[in-house]
Amino acid sequence: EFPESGEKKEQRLIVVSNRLPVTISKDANGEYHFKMSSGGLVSALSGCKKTMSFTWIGWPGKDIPMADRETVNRRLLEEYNCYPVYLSDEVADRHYNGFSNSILWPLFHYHPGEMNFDAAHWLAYREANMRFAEVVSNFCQSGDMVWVQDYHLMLLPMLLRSMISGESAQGEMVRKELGRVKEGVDDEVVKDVLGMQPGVASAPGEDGQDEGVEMLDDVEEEGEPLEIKTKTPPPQNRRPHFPRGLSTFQKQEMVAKEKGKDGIRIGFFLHTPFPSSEIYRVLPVRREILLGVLQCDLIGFHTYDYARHFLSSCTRILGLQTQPNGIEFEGRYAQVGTYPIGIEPMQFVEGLQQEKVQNRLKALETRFQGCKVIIGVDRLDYIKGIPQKLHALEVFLTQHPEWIGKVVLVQLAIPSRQDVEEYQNLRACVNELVGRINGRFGTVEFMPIHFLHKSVPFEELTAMYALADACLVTSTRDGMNLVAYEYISSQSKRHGSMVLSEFAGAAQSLNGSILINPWDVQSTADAIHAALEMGPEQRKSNWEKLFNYVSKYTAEAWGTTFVNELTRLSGLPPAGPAG
Ligand code: GDG
Repeated sequence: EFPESGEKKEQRLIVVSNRLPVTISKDANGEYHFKMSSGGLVSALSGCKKTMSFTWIGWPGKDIPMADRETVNRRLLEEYNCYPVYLSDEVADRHYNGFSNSILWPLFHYHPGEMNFDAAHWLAYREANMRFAEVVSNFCQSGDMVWVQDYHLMLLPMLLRSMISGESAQGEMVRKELGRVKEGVDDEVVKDVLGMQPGVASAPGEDGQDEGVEMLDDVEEEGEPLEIKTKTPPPQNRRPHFPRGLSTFQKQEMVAKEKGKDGIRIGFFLHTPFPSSEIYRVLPVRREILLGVLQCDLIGFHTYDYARHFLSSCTRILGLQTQPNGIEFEGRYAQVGTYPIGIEPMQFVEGLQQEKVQNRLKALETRFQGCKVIIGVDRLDYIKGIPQKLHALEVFLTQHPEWIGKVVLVQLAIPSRQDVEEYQNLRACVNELVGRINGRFGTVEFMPIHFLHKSVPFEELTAMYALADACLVTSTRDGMNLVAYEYISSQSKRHGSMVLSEFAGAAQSLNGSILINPWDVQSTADAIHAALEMGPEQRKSNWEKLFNYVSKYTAEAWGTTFVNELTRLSGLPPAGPAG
């Protein structure tokens, strides 16, 4: 039984992301507690809530015992308008830490060396995406809009489309995947992850899965011998008889209409970069991931470059012809566009007025009197270029000893993905660097780096942003980077300098920043120097440009622009050369 989404307007919006924005914990008395969590996506979508109401579907972060689910589900829906997708701990771990964060994340950020491809992670990724598709397809009604977020759910558009229409558009992927299972993935792993016997595909409708997930019909239809035996023979003639000449899209809509699920629009937004096809093609399941999102009506990226890379990957890997604004696939037109995300700057402007924040700011100003402050706020992630930042600071202090004792770097490094080995290695490396630099330039009274490996409350973050004379973002790749936006929004008085990596999506929009190549340690050290020595007039004029942009391209503008575009689309190819 799925309740109404709480949406009063005619059209309902369902946002789907890997994690629900709520953290659930259970105390010693067995009582459940819920807490809103922080992060890029949470920040951006909270901005959209001002104008749109939506139900948010996602993984709640842990498996909840069956007996408690009813209570937990009810509270999530009533108090947060959220609906959970439960995953077993093993599937969740392989999907999140495994495929998403050890394969897609490094590859999309140009770190193929850190990519640990493992077929069992891929199976779990598909399994998790299927669980999501089941929940979302049950939830959906005719005319709904489903907005899928980010790289954890790139198969969801395809699986969802096939479930709501009963028409399978993924024969190729499944054929290949079953082939892969047969090719010798560890039998026990197959059994564990997919809950099926190795080499035996489960039959449609078995184990509660929607029949649309099963692609055996397609495999046969395309005339390839089916070597994998099903436990039970597939039901005959499940599909209606279609008039000749219909496109896959039209067939899908016909079946969906019978199910009361037609006209459902699916959008996808990628929060990370989409890499050049030369990097993307390293991915062993490169075809499947592209096919996964091509069943969308709208596919969005932060920058024009990411959109272009996606389209050229479709051409090079799938051999598809693309248009500058999209791609026709199986009779449906997937529009591809650029939707740069933003923040709600007023949260910071107003947050700064709070008495608690003002008091904290005064205390920090007293503490750092006579000393300039540089702020860094990053998840402790290898894409954020924290070692590069520390190296540049070291070079700067070496070349400008007059600044020793007169400038500090306050680096917040928010703990992140600590179960993944690369993140543990990074932590050790950063700890070592901080220790070395502090040991070298520090005195009993003074330490050049204040390193905090923890997350801090919003009030503390705002006070630190306001305190800092400069903000240093040195990401080696970053989809956008909202920290830069937040710093700018907190600088109406000081007009601090923004030093920003040209490899962050934000560099395309934040005109008025000092752009750096973080791999070029000397230039980054020079930029630190320039930022600290910049005169007040230049800082003011830079800040005005920056704040103007940040105020215009907000999270709310991002969300409404994307959703309005999705509302407008029919899924049909445009008239003219494309159609
Ligand atoms: C991904 C992409 C893209 C962080 N620590 C604390 C805290 N935060 C908040 C910040 C900011 C957010 O987390 C971080 O956002 P970023 O955009 O900088 O980075 P990712 O988390 O990597 O986000 C990124 C983003 O998605 C959106 O599309 O821009 O490129 O990688 O809002 O304020 N908030 C609080 N305490 C902390 O300790 N309160």
